[in-house]
Amino acid sequence: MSIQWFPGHMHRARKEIAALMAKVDVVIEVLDARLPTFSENPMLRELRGTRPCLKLLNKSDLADPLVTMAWKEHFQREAGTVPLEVVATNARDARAIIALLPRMGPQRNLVMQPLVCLILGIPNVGKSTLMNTLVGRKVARAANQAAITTKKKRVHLNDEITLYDTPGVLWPKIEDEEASFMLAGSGAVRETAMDNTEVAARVGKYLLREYADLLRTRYKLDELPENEMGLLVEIGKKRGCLVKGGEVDLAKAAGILLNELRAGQIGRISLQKPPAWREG
Ligand SMILES: Nc1nc2c(ncn2[C@@H]2O[C@H](COP(=O)(O)OP(=O)(O)OP(=O)(O)O)[C@@H](O)[C@H]2O)c(=O)[nH]1
Ligand SMILES: [Mg+2]
Repeated sequence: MSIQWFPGHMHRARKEIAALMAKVDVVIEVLDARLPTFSENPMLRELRGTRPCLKLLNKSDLADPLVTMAWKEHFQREAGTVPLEVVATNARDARAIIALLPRMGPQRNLVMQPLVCLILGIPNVGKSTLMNTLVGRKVARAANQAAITTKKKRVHLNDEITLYDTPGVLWPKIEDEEASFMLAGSGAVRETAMDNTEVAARVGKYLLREYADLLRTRYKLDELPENEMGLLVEIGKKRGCLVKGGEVDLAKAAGILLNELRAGQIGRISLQKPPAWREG
C-alpha cells in the first residue's frame, strides 16, 4: 500500500509556505514523537533550506519514553536543528519553546523587527494545538482528524515574535511502505484515503512484535495470537464485533485497535525506532 493523498489545499499550502519562507527566521517543525522521521516531510526539509529548525517531538505523552529519548539523541546530531520533546497542550512546554526561539534566530532588535516563526508539519501532529497553547488562547481550530487547518494563519505572540500556523502537508506519494502504514496508523491520513483493516493488520503485526505485553493486558489475551489477523479476530471476539453466523467483523475490530492506539489506551507506544536502537 502506498498512500496517495494530496488534496488541493495541501498543494496550495506548499506553494504558500515556499513564498513565505523568504521572511521566516525560525522553522518550528512539529513531528510526531511516535514516528519522528516517518513524520518528517522531505518536501518541507527542502523548503526550509538552512534555516534554524526547532524539531518538536510532539505527543510525547503517547510515545514510549525510552524510545523518545533515543530519538532526541538522534536529532541532536543533526546540524542546525534543536530537538525538544513536548506535549502541545502543556503550558510549561510552551514557555520553554517561547524562551528558546529568540536564541535560535538572528540577533537583532526584535521589537523593531519581530522574529518570524513558521509552524510546519504533516497533518494531525498538533500544530494548531501548539499555536493555541503558545498564544494562551484559542486562535486556531484543532481537532482529532487529519486536514483540519486548510489556510495559513498569522498571530502576534508578543511584541517580539510573530507566528504562522500552516495546514498539514504530506507529499504526493509516500513510497516507503512501512512509513505509509505507520503514518496511517498514527492518524495522519484521512481514513477515506486508506484501507483501515489493512492498516490495523500491519500495525497489529508490529505491536505483536514490539509491545506484546501491552496487547495482552489491554485485550485480556491469555495467549498471544500467532499473527496479525488472529489479533484482529481476538479483539473482535472480546469486543462483540460479530456479524451473522458468528464471524468477526474485521473492519470493526480494526477500527477499535486503531482508535485505542491513537488515544493511548493500549499504552505508550512508539511506531518507529531510531536506527541506533535497532543496531543495539
Ligand atoms: N495526546 C496528545 N494529543 C495531542 C497533542 N497535541 C495535539 N494533540 C491532539 O491531536 C489532534 C490534532 O491536533 P491539531 O492541533 O488539530 O493538529 P494539526 O497538526 O493542526 O492538524 P492539521 O491542521 O490537520 O494539519 C487533536 O485532537 C489534539 O488534541 C499532544 O501533545 N498529545
Ligand atoms: Mg491545524
